[in-house]
Order: sequence, then structure tokens, then C-alpha cells
Amino acid sequence: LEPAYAFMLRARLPSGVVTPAQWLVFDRIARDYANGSLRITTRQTFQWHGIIKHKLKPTIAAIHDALATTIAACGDVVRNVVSTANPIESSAHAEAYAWATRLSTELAPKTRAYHEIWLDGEQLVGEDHPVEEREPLYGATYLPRKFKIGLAIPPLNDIDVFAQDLGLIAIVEQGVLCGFNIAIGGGMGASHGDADTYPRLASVIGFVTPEQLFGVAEAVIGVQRDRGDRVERKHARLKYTLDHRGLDVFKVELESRLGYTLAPARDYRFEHNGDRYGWVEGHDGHWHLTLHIESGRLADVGERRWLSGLRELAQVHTGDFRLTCNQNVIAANVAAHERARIDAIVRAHGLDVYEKQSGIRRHAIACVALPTCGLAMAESERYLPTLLPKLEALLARHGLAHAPILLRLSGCPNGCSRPYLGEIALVGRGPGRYDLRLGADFTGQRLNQVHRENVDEAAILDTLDPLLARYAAERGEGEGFGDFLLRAGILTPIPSRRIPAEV
Ligand code: SRM
Ligand code: SF4
Repeated sequence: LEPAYAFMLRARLPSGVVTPAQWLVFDRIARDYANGSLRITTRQTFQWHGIIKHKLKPTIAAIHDALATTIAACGDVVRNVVSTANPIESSAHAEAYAWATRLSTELAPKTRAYHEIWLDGEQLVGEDHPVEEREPLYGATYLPRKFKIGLAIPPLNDIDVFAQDLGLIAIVEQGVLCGFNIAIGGGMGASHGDADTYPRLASVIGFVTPEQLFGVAEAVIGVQRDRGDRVERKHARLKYTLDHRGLDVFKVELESRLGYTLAPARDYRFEHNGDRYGWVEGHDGHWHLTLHIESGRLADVGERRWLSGLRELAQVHTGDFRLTCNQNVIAANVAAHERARIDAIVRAHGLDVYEKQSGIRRHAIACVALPTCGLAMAESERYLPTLLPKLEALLARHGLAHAPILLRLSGCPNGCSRPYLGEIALVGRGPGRYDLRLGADFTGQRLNQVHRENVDEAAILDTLDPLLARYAAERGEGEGFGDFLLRAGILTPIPSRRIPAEV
């Protein structure tokens, strides 16, 4: 008899698009095979937790039957490609989104081993083609480390484009998609007490046309494949390859592989990196409803019937769903006459909470952490519901109940909630203890900095109290909390932590 090992499965859902039919399958998997919940991740996909070992195969088969997959949702390959979650505001948005999906599909590993192992596919071992032909991008040894690609469509940076190994900034001029600015070397992960590891914002190195995009993506991945550190996994991400070799050296090699020089980056402007809740009308008259899902956790708990609510929605919805990198969901492509029916389901299941929420709650993100994450040092998702009311009470005392402040919680410095981009962030140190980080902007273009190290909740609230008092009294029109802390001289700017590079 072996112990009842339980696993987590993650789907690969390019740009976070899910059809209603897929939703119903994923919902059934959550209830039949997993712990009764669907978890929207910070990379626009679903995770299922608590799948017992002997249920893994039927679960993967069910995901496959729903025309989705788990391949390359993890591993040292190109992960799920993310993109701005509401890309239907213009035909250029739809085009940019299509590029993200193509990248995700074409850069996926070609191996059939997954099908052999999980889907009872035909045994291909002993095949006569060399691995380089079967797997031209990854070869026999794949990449030194995970590789993340994200596409943002300004003015929205809801994917945190500068946290990606390869960030693409769509340049839309007069309604036409001209191409993409290329940003390389972003990443969040770090280890406490190890200065050789750090979060880094991606560096913008140039502009490419849509036709050049695949070549550039493959070349960036190729240089990282060949030059990345294969000895020390902690230093194997692209950001370290760039910093160790020099950004200029990397770019020279990239351009020599491409056979041309990258054009200069074009102008762009990001307004924020959050989601826009409620209904938004698309360019073709269809409507899109963004719902706030706290920590991305869809479950039926007490009065909160969010899993059932989304299931009921999927049963009647004729458009599609889009998961966001802020762990939320959009019911997209709704005909105007269907809105009332959708609203009724949303209200009946308490999914309209976003209408009444405080500014900080609407924009909070927490990583999974305990009890399922083996790397967690402190609570995150489970702590958010305790922390938020205390922060809300503090904010209300200072008349800041509606101030949109970006809060991010991570149970360890790996940074799965992209905490280094939070205006207020807690990064787990140990049970009940966190580094309090402050000072990011609300556009994903400036990293925050440690303000208090290894502190408990009381110290966190005590520290924030006078800062919020000053913010309430001294802030300028529309000025964010992070921006205020720098302008007021409470924090000192760190040039390397901002995009564009100068402060
Ligand atoms: Fe993450 C590892 C959860 C987004 C950086 N991440 C993990 C693991 C798989 C723990 C493990 O390796 O044993 C976590 C599973 C916890 C659980 O119980 O479910 C985990 N990461 C998550 C998710 C579910 C967080 C969430 O609350 O939504 C996100 C799933 C993304 C997805 O759908 O693919 C998630 N992880 C991220 C992000 C954010 C992003 O990609 O935009 C980051 C920071 C960006 C980056 O990669 O630099 C991130 N996760 C990490 C790292 C640190 C990597 C590094 O370079 O140091 C690890 C640890 C590792 O890879 O060794 C990690
Ligand atoms: Fe786990 Fe750390 Fe990622 Fe949170 S940040 S999910 S604790 S690895």
C-alpha cells in the first residue's frame, strides 16, 4: 500500500481563453478529481489541487478531451504565453492576441512522450529521426530554466510585461498593429539572503514587425538555450544570462543570429496593470464583464457560491471566458440582449462583490502558498482574508477606503504574485513574518524596495499607519501610494528598478 500522494495540475491556456464547453469540463474535474476548487493563476490559466495519484491519468485525459493540455505549463520550456486579457476592443487587439496564441502553440515542445505516457499514445521510442529534428528549438536538453513570454497591449499592462523573460509590447498606430517592442530579461524570483538573485525588469531592446516576431522569439530563446547557466539553477533564468554577459553582448549575438539590426523601440504608454471591473463594450458591439475572484480561487464555501455561479454562467454563455493575470475572469463576447441574464446569475451567486469592494481589495493578489506549495515559508492566499479587513480599517480611518492601492502577497521570495511590483507587498520569511516592500508604481514599470525586513502583522500595520496618514493628507490628484512615497522622500529612488531606465 502506498501513501495517497496528491498532485497539482496546471493547464496550458494561451492568453487565458476558455470556451464555455471547456469550462464545464474543468469544473467537473475540480469536483470529481480535485479538491472542489478551480484556481485561476497569475499566468491566466487554471490549476487543480489535491489530485490523487491514480486520478492523474483520467484527469489529464479529460483535459485533453476538452481540447486543452497540461504540456509545457511547467518545465524548462516556453510556458503558457499570456496576453492582455480583453483584446477585443479593436481588430488590432484581436490580431495581437492571435500572435500570442500562435507563439504559444508553435513554441511548445514537439515531443510525443507526453501522449505516450498520459494518453496511451503510440510508442515512438526508437524512432529513427534525431532529437534535433524532432525538437528543433529545444534539442535534447531543453532550456536551462523556465521561459516566460507575455504580450501587453498599451495602455493596459495587466500582464506585467516587464516581469517576462520575453515581453512584447504591441504598437498599435491609428488602429493598425504595426509590430511589437521587444523587452527581454524580466523575472521576479529571488532567494532571501542571496544577493546574486534578484527581481529584474525586462530591458526594452528594439522594435520588430509582426512578420519578424517568430524569428526574434526563437533567436532570443536560442541564445538563452546556448548561453544560459546550466550549472546553477538559481542563476539560469535569462535575466542572469543578460547581466552576466552584458545586455549589449547579448544583443550583438541576437542580431548576428537574426542577420539584421533591431529597429529602435517605438513610443508606448501604460496607464495601469490592474483589471477593469464591470462591463466594457468591445469594438464590435459585444460586451465583456470582468469579475473579481479573490486570489483566483473558485469554490463554493459558505455563502460564497462562486464555482457554482461560474458553472451556471458557462451553461448559458455563448461567448467565451478570459482568465486574467490578476487572477480574475472575464465573461467575454456577450450580446447586449444577454447582459441582463448574465447579471442575474452573477448577482445570485455573489459574484458582483467587486461593485462594493474597497480599492485595496479589488487589486490584491496572493500566491497559493500553504497548504499546497512546498516552497512556502509563510501563508499567502489563506492570509489575505485576515489581512485585508485590517488594512481596510486602517485605510478607512484615513479616508482612503476607495484608494486603488496595489497589494501583493507571496509566501516566499519566488514571487509568484509578482510582489516586487506591488505598491505594498509582503514576501514571506517564516510563519507569520514577512518583508514589507513598498514603492512600486501602478503600471508595472518600477520595482518596490524592502522597507522593513522580517516583520509580523502588528509591525506591518504600525509601519503603514503613519505612511497612509501622510498619503491621505499630502497626495496629489490621482497620485498613487507608491509614487507618493518616492516624491515625499520617504523612499529613495533606485534607478535600475525603473522602466524606462532613468528615474
Ligand atoms: Fe510560481 C514555483 C505557483 C506564477 C515564480 N510557483 C511555483 C510552484 C510550482 C512551487 C514549486 O515549484 O514547487 C508553485 C505551486 C504552488 C501551488 O501549490 O499551486 C507556484 N506560480 C504559481 C502560481 C499558481 C501562483 C498563483 O497564485 O497564481 C502561478 C502559476 C503560473 C502559471 O499559470 O503558469 C505562478 N511563478 C509565477 C510567477 C508570475 C508570472 O509568471 O507572471 C512568477 C514570477 C515570475 C518569474 O518567473 O520570474 C513565479 N514560481 C516562481 C519561481 C521562481 C522562479 C525563479 O526564477 O527563481 C518558482 C520556483 C522555481 O521555479 O524554482 C515557482
Ligand atoms: Fe509557493 Fe513561493 Fe510561489 Fe507562493 S511565491 S506559490 S509560496 S513558490
